[in-house]
Amino acid sequence: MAFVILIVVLFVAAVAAGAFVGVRVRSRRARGDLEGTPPGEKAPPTRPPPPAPEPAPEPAGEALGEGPLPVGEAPSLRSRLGKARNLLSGYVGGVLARGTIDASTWDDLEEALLGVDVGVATTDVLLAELRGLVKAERIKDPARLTDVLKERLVDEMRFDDRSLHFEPGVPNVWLFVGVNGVGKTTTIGKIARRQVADERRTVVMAAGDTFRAAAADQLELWAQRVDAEIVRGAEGGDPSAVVFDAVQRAAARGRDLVLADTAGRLHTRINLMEELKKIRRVADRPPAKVSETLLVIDATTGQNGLAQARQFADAAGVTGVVLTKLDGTARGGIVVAIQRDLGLPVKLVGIGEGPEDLIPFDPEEFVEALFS
Ligand SMILES: Nc1nc2c(ncn2[C@@H]2O[C@H](COP(=O)(O)OP(=O)(O)O)[C@@H](O)[C@H]2O)c(=O)[nH]1
Ligand SMILES: [Mg+2]
Repeated sequence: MAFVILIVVLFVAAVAAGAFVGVRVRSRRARGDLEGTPPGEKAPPTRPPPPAPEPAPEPAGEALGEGPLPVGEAPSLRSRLGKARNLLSGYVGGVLARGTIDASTWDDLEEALLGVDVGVATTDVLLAELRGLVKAERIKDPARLTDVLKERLVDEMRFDDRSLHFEPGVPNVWLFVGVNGVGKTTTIGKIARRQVADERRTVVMAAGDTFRAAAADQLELWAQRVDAEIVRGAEGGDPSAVVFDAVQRAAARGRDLVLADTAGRLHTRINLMEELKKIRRVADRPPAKVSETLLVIDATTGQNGLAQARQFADAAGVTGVVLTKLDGTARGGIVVAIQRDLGLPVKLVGIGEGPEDLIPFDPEEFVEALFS
């Protein structure tokens, strides 16, 4: 009997204890206290936090950003020539690995040079010379051969003067010509920035691309950013008149430099080359002086761009080339063909869309960057 009573008492105690624990758990849940969370602390949220708000879309001309541009370091050419270097290093690696100079060596070098768009004519000449040299000097070492190739490539690009000419005392005009989309307006912005920040020159931009209003807007954005003045005309207006007005303003206000943008196409049936000659004539009248006419060429167009470039070079009295978009192409070797075929120095190269991404061209640095 006592045993039965003991069982009943234990059972009742167990039920009571279970009920008590259940109440505690429920009350903790109600307060948000869960297993492992000390009382008094907030439980972690059971649902993921709401997603962060979408970033605002990039404004037009995002390469420029907002506000005045800080003047920074230019990037290295080598860091931007990745595509051309990769292509070349594959072949050159093969040549070096073979240890001797044989028929495959010449095939590899030919494919490498054509691959980076040095061009058929230049490649043929260079390789014929190298074959002669290998024979005459009994060169056996592929490393010596690639060194000679590098030297010869640099030789093909020799120009004594790659400076941007400036004559103190009068407003200098630098004219930018080239087909649509090659990077004229961007190049003007980048150059203006350096001229204002480094050379301390005062700059007036002339929005001579009157084909679309957006072209002048794009230039105006650069003018604001780099602290330059701008003269613009009506959409579809006479580009010579815009350049004339800019030159007049520069003369009246004692500004150093007019950077004149032009269109790569025209509304009217007037021949583009005739229009460029007219702009040049107008800009070259005293007191102003056209001290540079820079032909802008897009490296990604490779050998095709060369034919167009020849037309401009003949018509516009070009004094130098700006080769843009070297960063986006394996066809960097076009820089050899341009200087050899057009007989014009490449003065600057564009290696990106940002304000710092325009650097003076140096053939040694270029060849080193390609082969290393
Ligand atoms: N990657 C790269 N893009 C460039 C370079 N130069 C210009 N661009 C881009 O090429 C496009 C056309 O440039 P723009 O200056 O408007 O050409 P324009 O029609 O000759 O005035 C723009 O998107 C530029 O940002 C360069 O050196 N590298
Ligand atoms: Mg433009």
